[in-house]
Amino acid sequence: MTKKYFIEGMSCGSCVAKVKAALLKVEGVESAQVQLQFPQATIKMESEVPVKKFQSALNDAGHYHITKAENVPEFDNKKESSGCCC
Ligand SMILES: [Cu+2]
Repeated sequence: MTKKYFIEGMSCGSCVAKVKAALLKVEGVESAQVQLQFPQATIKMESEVPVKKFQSALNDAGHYHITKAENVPEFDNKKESSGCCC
């Protein structure tokens, strides 16, 4: 299955690489596509991985927040990222 998630806190290409690497380390994930412009991740996995698992992987990588796409009414673009990796 493939699901979409919103990622908050990314501000450069290096963030994208970190988030992607963190997501790929989560058990059950087959592939992950992460984009910066409209910050989201498309994750392919064997069976649905709880978003909590992704969040804890991202906590290890930096100040990123992941939300399941269907749970987010609108992405808040004005929200400043709390810190960049670089
Ligand atoms: Cu960054």
